Parts: sequence; structure tokens; C-alpha cells
Amino acid sequence: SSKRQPYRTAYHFQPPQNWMNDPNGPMIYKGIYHLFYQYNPYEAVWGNIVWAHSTSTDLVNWAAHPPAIYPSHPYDINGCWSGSATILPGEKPAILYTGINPQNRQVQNLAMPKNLSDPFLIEWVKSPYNPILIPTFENNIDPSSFRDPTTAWLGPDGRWRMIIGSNRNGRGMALLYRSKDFIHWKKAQHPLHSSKDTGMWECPDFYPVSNSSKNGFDSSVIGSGIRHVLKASLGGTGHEYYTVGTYNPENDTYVPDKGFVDDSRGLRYDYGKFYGSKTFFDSAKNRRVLWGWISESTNATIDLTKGWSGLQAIPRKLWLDKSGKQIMQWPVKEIEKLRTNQVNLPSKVLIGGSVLEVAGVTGSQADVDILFEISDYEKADVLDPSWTNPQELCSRNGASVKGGLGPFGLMVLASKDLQEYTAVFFRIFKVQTNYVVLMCTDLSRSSLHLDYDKPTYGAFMDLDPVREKLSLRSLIDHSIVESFGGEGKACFTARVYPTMAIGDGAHLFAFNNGTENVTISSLTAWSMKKAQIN
Ligand code: DQQ
Repeated sequence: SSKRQPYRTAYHFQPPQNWMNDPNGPMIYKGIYHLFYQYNPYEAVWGNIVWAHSTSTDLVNWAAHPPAIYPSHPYDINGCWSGSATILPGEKPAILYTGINPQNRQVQNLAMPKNLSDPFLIEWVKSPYNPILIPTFENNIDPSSFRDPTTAWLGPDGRWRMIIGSNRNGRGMALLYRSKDFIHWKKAQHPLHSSKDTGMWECPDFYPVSNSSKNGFDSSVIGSGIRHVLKASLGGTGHEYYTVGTYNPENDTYVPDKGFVDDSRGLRYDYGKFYGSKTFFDSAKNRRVLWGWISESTNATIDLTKGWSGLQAIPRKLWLDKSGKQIMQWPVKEIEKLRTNQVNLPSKVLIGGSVLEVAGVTGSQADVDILFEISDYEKADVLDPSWTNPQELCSRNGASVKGGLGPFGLMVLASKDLQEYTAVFFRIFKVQTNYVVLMCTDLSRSSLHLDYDKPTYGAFMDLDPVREKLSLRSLIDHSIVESFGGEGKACFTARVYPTMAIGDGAHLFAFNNGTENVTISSLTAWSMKKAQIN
């Protein structure tokens, strides 16, 4: 079946069949991780949405359960859309989700576990107060732009807060609500934040991060040493953007350090394919963990034929960078237990124009980590001040375009003769007396198939290559490549559909297509075992 289904993955979360989109209500309860997700039980295209449910003890292996929340009442009869879990005092999980009613209006609903002593939380009971929030004319809420409630947090006045994504005349926003009892919610006068011309804010997320450690916090934690992150998924762009800022719980204001930017200058969790994401606080490991949906890059006909659509990214630990300017991400440590057959390369100079095969690993199912060193920056090309769009810069200068310093990096899911490959690489540019690192993921040669998107992704990294480590890690899994540059400073997820680089035909190469040599100071690669998933 792997011949007929070469794009199924070995260690990424996916249901056995049909359509999956956003991760919903992730949490840990009594030592068990829960993941719910938007799911169509009938076919491999979006529709008939329920909350499918799986649990795990390690975030790697997953057991499937029956859908936890599905249409049953008028207030959710046309779909149970995205939402979040909050652990209420006394270890009581609660789910807030968006229901689609018979008029196709978006309303908010509450569900609680039927039996708190069942750590798998198989059965959920919908509140008799549902719908707990409806869009009203007086409130000036568009009933088609009122969805995706967040995890709630407790304010110093003992009231709960949560935000809901919305849109008013193109101004995307996070509506703020407060409640004393988690059932009756009142809209605050002002949204927590908004930004004109950004359109509907889907799947907003809002949470505290530490300004001095990699630890995460419960959403209700406030105090000194804490900053906040606000994220929104923008349907129009298909991308997610976030800001880092200051939250004042006394008056519920959030002031981002930099304004919300929804173009190539904006901060994104991932500069490739990643959407509808959501974080949760993992109280067992004191970390904040990010889940995100990775869609297909093709059309519905192909998805229906192969019978499934959509993956979840490997859960990532997330924290604030030392600079305070951006989020860092790294695949959860647990995934490393799938590593096997370690291959180490001794320190090696990658001569300009050379390609080096990393032999001995399963090219279709691998984890690879490289550290690069540059000894001479003189050959770096000068960055033209008009090159402000990194994605464009990467598109114009794919892996085959020679530069001074770079492109150098990896060619993954590559056929032996390099007819097919996905390139993940860096280019270093000179800006006056400083250097700038551009990171790219180039899919243009990833498949001989014509029916799939093969974009090029790019981002400038806030990394000084003279002082900081220039590392690259890629998780390769048949049709997905998740890459982490600079120890998690820039992340790129790519969906690729090779025709030759499948099974034993998939190879892994390091390459340097610049004129100047670069040194690989270390390269470690592993084959990855298959996880037990659903
Ligand atoms: N997906 C859900 C919505 C959400 C969107 C519907 C984001 O609740 O806004 O499946 O991908």
C-alpha cells in the first residue's frame, strides 16, 4: 500500500482516511495528551465537520477515539467548528467551540466531559445553556465572521476572559469576552486587538511567554517577566501572523511591540504551509506546545482519489527568543525516540558547487541536523535595498542560482540523479558592515507531477551569522518536510509529492551552490521509525 499511497506519512499525525483541518482543544489531562481536530467523517474534502479525537501519552503515538463533538442540536447542526479547551479549577476541562446553526450563523457553545474519572474523556456533554453566545445586530457582529474561541484565562478580578475571531468591514479583530461562571459571557467594549484590511481573524491564540526562560505558562499566569503573544490566521493570505506585546490584565489592553503586519515583513510561525494553529500549556513538562494544520497542495479530485487530505505538523515547543523580538520553535523532544541508525559526518568543507550524499539513512523518513560554519564572509553578495520581499528573492534565486555565499543547505526527497529534489538552504548577504541570512525552501523541482503547487518559500532570519550558530534541521516524512533554521528562528513546512524520490528512491544530499566554500562542522542524520498513529 505504500506503493499506492506514497504520500502517507510515518510519524506525522493523520487519520486513517478522509479530510482533516485545524487542530482543536489540545490539552493534557491526568497525564494524557488530547488532540481534537476538524474532521469530515465521510470524505476527503471539507464538510460535515465534527471534532474527531485522539489521545497519546507521548505526543508521538496516538490512539483514535470516536468523535467527541458532532452536530446534534440546532445550534451546531451545520457543523462543529474550531475551538479550544480550558482546564477550570478543580481539574475540570471545558471546551468552547463554534457551532453553525440552521441559518448558517456562527454561535459559540460549551461542552464538558461526561465523566471526569475517564482520563480519555471519551464522552462530552453539551451545556443546556447553548448557544452561550450569538452574533447580534446590536453588537454589530457579522454572523458569518464570529468564530474560533480561544482558551480562556482568569483575570485578577476573578472573571474569565476569552477572545473570538471576527471581522468588521475588513478590519480583522479579536473580540474580548468576560464571564464569572464560564456560561454567561459579556462582550468587552473594545476588542483585545484589531488591524484594518486584514480580514477575518481565524483561530486567534493569546498566551503568556517568559522573557527569560524557555518554560511555558498556563494562560492565566500574569506578572513581571511575562510577555504575551497574539496570533491570527488570515484566510485571505493563507498565512498566520503574530505579534509579541504587553498585556495589562487590569484594563485588558494588549499593546504589540510592533504593529500587526500581514505581509512579507510580518512575523510568522512558519513561512511555508501551516494554518489554523493552536498552542496549549503542557503542565507535565512546563512548556507551551504548538499544533498546526498542514493542508495538501493539490485539487479535490486528487484528494478524493487518494482518500485523505491534511496532516498535523509535529508538535513544537515554543518560547520567546532571547532578543524578545520573536518566537522560537523546536519539535518536541519526544519525537527523537523515533530516531534510529544514526549517521555522523566528520567536519567537512563543502566546496563551492559541490553536492554530498548523506548515505545510510532512509531518505523518505529521516531527521537531519547540520551546523554550518563560514570562514570568509568577503564573498557575500551585497543585498540590494530594493530586495525587501524574501519570498520573491528566494523564487528568483532558487537552489540552482549560484551566489557568493550560498545557496548551501540540503536537498531532501531527492531522486538519485537529482531530477527531483526539495531544496532547503541559506544565502548570506552583506548589508553595509553586517550580514543578513535568507532562508529558502524551494519546491520548484520537488515533483515531476504537474498537478501540484510547487512554490518557493522565503524569510529573512534575525540572525547574525558571525556570532550565532547557523544550523538547519529537517524532519522528512514522505510528503512533508519541516525545516528549522537557526535553532528554531525560522520554520518552513513544505508539502511535496515526488514521483521518483519515493521509498528506496528517496535520497538525502547536502549541497553548496555558492562560489565560496562553507564548512559543515557537524552533520547528524537518523532514519525515523514509524509511529503508531490512530
Ligand atoms: N476552519 C474552521 C473554522 C476556522 C477555519 C472550520 C480555519 O472554525 O475559522 O473548519 O481553518
